[in-house]
Amino acid sequence: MTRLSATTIDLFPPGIARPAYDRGAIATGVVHIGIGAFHRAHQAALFDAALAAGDLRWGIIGASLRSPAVHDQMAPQDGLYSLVVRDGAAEDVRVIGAIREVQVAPRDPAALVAAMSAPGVHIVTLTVTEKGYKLDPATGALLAGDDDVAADLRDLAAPRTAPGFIVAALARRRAAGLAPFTAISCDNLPHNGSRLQAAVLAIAAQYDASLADWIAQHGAFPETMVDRIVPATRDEDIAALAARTGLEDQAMVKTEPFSQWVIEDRFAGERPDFERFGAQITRSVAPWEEAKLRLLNGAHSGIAYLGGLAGVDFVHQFVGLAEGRGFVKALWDEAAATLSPPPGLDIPAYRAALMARFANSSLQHRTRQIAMDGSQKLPQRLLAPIAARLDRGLPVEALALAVAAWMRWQGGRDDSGAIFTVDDPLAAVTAAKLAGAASPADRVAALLAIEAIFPPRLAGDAGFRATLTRHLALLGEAGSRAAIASLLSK
Ligand code: CS2
Repeated sequence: MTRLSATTIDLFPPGIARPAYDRGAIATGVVHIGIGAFHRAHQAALFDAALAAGDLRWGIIGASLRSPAVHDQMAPQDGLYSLVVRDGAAEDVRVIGAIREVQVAPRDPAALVAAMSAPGVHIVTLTVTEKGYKLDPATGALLAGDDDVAADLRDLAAPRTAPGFIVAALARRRAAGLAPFTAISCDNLPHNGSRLQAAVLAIAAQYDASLADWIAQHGAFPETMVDRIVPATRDEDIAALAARTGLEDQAMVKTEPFSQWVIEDRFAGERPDFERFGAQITRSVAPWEEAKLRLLNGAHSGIAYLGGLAGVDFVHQFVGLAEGRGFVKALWDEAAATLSPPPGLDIPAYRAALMARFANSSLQHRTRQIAMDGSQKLPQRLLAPIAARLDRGLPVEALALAVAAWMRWQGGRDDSGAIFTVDDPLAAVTAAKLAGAASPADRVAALLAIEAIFPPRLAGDAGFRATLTRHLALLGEAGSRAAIASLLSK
């Protein structure tokens, strides 16, 4: 079948929107690191809207830090891809033209540094997932023992990590007399901008204290809250789009109508008119971020482990079960009490909208996808609200059930006995801790001892430990659905 590209795009049926601007006339103003589906469905759509409105500064060079897969999907399509927005039976398709080039950083790291050092580049966005920041999830300290970090601390001629690339490019810009770019983290980390800045400064200081000072003074690392559910594209999605359009698009992404981007008002230089294209610029992102991480992502992680153990494949199926919905509401009741919502965020309305988003059956969002990298996600999603409640003497039954389900998940066996691979950068650590720990109490104690995940405040809390042990025991004896039913019956 014919592939989508600059020369074939006119074969798309007329109902599908496509770039109305002259792609040959756009400049590269953005370099994006970590060009997965989320970037293509979220930030790239905003920059595309800026281009469509006539501000031609915001073309994107995207880079993968690891695999050539996205390059291989996009290069034959001249960077074009379809953004497929699904809402129940309704589907809207728009072709995005903002991405001008895709690089594979390990193949040519110097090319990425050069792209980031170009005078016209004002913004570097990142979606490298939680683990890509190379920070200890519990403390936020740079993982100096990580091989890639160690390499970047020795030599930045060919950087390997996202913060390493930023340091190399900022050093080059400073030497050339250019202003720094604004580095915008778009990952679900608490205080993502400060964390990125800390990693960058730690690496820069290793080379040149005056470089670190210059970055601290002139650079900008705004905090952000990003939100859009973007499930991994599957072969059947590509086939369904091809059946509708007559062209094959290997780089398509599917998503929901909802999209939110809250950015702290802190920029080092030029930026698009973000507000005009739907982003919120604010002085304080933290309350937005906390609400999103604890309500949306916290529920997601609970759904991932409890659903995954029960053999529920998709998020919409989980919230389609009476006990699934009941669990999500119970978790939200606990988490919501720990929030200080910003003006403009109505928590009951937010919760109702979230439930409707989770119930969107056309997204086919897999519990397995969300279960990935739990060690990096638990602290901000579940452990922070747990600590806040324990500090106030409040119960944590539902939140702890989600953590206990994560603990059971580390055993690599679901409620039916089926075996799966735990996909997590700390999988070897959790497996080693669990080896030889037989009883629920021993397993809880073994996992609570992982300092990179559990802060001392939680690891040393006897009541929390007892609650986890009770939940883990019931999960093992009766399974995930029965454990939820027991929680809801109380
Ligand atoms: C999900 C998020 O996979 C996950 O961990 O919880 O990717 C979630 O879909 C997004 O944060 C929604 O904005």
